[in-house]
Amino acid sequence: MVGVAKMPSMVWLLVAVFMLGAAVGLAQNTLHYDFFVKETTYSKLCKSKSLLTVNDMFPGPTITARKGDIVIVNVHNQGPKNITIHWHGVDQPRNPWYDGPEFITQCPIQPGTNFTYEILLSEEEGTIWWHAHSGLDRAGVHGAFIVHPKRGTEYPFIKSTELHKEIPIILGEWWTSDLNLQLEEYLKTGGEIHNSNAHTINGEPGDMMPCGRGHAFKEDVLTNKTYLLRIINAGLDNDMFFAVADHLLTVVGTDGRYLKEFTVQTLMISPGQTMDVLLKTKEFPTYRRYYMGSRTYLSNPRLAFQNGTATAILEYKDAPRARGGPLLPNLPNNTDHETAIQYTAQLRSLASTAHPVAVPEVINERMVITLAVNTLPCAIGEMCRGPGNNSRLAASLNNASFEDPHTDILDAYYYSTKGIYETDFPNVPPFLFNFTNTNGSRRYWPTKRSTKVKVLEYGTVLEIVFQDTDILGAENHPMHLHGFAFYVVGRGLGNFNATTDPAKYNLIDPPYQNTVTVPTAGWAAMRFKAENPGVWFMHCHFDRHTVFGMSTTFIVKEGTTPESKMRPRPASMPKC
Ligand SMILES: *[C@@H]1O[C@H](CO)[C@@H](O)[C@H](O)[C@H]1NC(C)=O
Ligand SMILES: *[C@@H]1O[C@H](CO)[C@@H](O)[C@H](O)[C@H]1NC(C)=O
Ligand SMILES: *[C@@H]1O[C@H](CO)[C@@H](O)[C@H](O)[C@H]1NC(C)=O
Ligand SMILES: *[C@@H]1O[C@H](CO)[C@@H](O)[C@H](O)[C@H]1NC(C)=O
Ligand SMILES: *[C@@H]1O[C@H](CO)[C@@H](O)[C@H](O)[C@H]1NC(C)=O
Ligand SMILES: *[C@@H]1O[C@H](CO)[C@@H](O)[C@H](O)[C@H]1NC(C)=O
Ligand SMILES: *[C@@H]1O[C@H](CO)[C@@H](O)[C@H](O)[C@H]1NC(C)=O
Ligand SMILES: *[C@@H]1O[C@H](CO)[C@@H](O)[C@H](O)[C@H]1NC(C)=O
Ligand SMILES: *[C@@H]1O[C@H](CO)[C@@H](O)[C@H](O)[C@H]1NC(C)=O
Ligand SMILES: *[C@@H]1O[C@H](CO)[C@@H](O)[C@H](O)[C@H]1NC(C)=O
Ligand SMILES: [Cu+2]
Repeated sequence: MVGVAKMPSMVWLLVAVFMLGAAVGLAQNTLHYDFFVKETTYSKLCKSKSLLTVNDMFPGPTITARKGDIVIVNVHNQGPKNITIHWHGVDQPRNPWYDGPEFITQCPIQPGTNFTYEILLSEEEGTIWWHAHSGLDRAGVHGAFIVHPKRGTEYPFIKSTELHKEIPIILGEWWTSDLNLQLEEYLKTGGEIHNSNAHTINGEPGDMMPCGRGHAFKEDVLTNKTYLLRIINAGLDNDMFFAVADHLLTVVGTDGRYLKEFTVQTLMISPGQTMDVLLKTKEFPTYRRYYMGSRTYLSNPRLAFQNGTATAILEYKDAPRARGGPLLPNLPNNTDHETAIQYTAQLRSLASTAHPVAVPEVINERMVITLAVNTLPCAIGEMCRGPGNNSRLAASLNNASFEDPHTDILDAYYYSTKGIYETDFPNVPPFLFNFTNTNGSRRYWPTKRSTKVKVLEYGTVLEIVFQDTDILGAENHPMHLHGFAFYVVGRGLGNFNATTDPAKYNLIDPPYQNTVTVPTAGWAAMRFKAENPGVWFMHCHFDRHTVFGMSTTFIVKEGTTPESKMRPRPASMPKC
């Protein structure tokens, strides 16, 4: 046995360096969590039902880590159905194996089995989240993922000693019926997946909704303090407005990255996005209680929508003279496009020395991708419930409606299995037309199912312009990319003009996001460098649209250096 005294001096030096590293925050911590996915009974909106959740919590448990940590989550499926979990906003460098989307990077975790995800944090700092990535299970299976600055470093916007508390605010939705039945119905008939029965804040619809009174989420606050709200839109299908009565919101981050701060009364957040917001409490509050509120921002006024307002309560604990309330926030009208568009236009990266940007200027490949809600044909003798009752609802990217394969694309790629996917996802729309003005013409409705992927050489700098269409109605679409964050360099209304619009790009301090809100009847342009080898899903984060097929997958090839290769395939991957 080698005694301590005999330990070679080189090893001691390494130990010393490691301990020094730990002291200044260079050490990488490994954190462990256990997630038990199971059905739990809840009573909301005067009805009780069981819902798939994690650890009996709705929303689920918060993961807290520091920048650069490794988080290990052992997911035990104790529910009745197949599931997977995605770590939304984590780039997972070289590590597609643990990204999570069902049939893209893994086969599902079957009931009675478990799977341990290894989550590698790298650049992320701020608020991200986690959610199920199978069927519509995300409705109950989601939670916050908070990434603090490394030990010894600070937030750019406040000294941590001046920050009184951080409060996760998770915007969700509640269905009084079983959403899986709707999914089954859609798969059978192609009919619409209906709206939720209420919006929720931290799991509760709040005082304005039936049987909500007395159950609202409540946060006790003190006067004259600064709170950090970590707001996540975990809802399935709605852009949301959010405000706090008589308090301003100072936005300092989004999607696990910092922003130049700006102050608003109301923010707009799309499903998949996060917003970090400072809230300064009053020195002398008039009321003891103030409502936080959230309601739908409806980008297509012709759609049916959940028109209720979810509320939660801020209660001042140290203001003896404050009386009454709660006061309701003055939320914008549901169809207030102006507020939504102006809000999103204010998102700009910090672009400081400590938090620089690296906006790609030389582009290797360009794609223009149309977003559309479409129809698929109804076979003779079938009962269909899509438009006209004789079609199925579908959705597409560049007129390709994505169909999940029966075994995962990552394994098919890794083992060179043929017949699982095709590599001809188009770089441009197959037909040019006035995308945002089809005048209701039915000739644009039909699409076709396929499993088309886009293959990229390692290190390709890609620009994607997402172009909304008004086929079956123009609408905002929150487009989310796995494996990367990207710079949103431009947004605009109408049809993208490749000659004139790039001149208006922001290449100085564009926001760095993983989910971009493509404006209704408009476009958004984003850029990223494909330096993460693997298989990465891209989809609209309205879950209805994902189910309808508004998705595709990137395969980023490996480079020649060890740092540009995928990590080895874990032996524990679930089997199909
Ligand atoms: C399942 O969980 C057990 C511990 O509960 C663990 O030892 C095992 O490695 C896990 N299996 C997988 C595939 O993650
Ligand atoms: C509020 O905080 C500021 C700065 O910390 C301090 O100067 C001020 O006196 C405080 N106000 C009250 C009423 O305590
Ligand atoms: C909200 O929608 C419900 C059901 O569609 C309707 O009965 C109600 O009048 C609407 N409320 C408002 C304020 O528009
Ligand atoms: C909101 O809508 C109502 C009814 O349509 C209208 O009277 C009101 O002026 C609108 N408010 C704003 C701020 O646009
Ligand atoms: C489709 O069928 C349903 C149920 O029979 C009916 O309520 C609805 O009006 C029909 N819609 C159209 C567009 O025909
Ligand atoms: C597309 O439609 C819009 C709205 O009607 C119209 O203003 C525009 O000129 C059309 N563009 C083209 C290229 O036809
Ligand atoms: C739009 O459609 C209407 C009828 O559906 C038709 O009368 C009108 O001419 C169309 N307009 C254009 C610009 O195609
Ligand atoms: C989309 O694909 C369908 C099926 O192949 C075809 O009928 C339709 O014309 C295409 N539409 C457009 C706009 O490309
Ligand atoms: C782009 O804008 C230029 C200048 O206004 C115009 O000449 C051109 O026709 C536009 N291109 C398209 C495709 O609309
Ligand atoms: C669950 O996943 C397995 C493996 O992919 C599959 O064979 C099975 O049919 C799935 N079960 C259901 C109910 O989808
Ligand atoms: Cu969409």
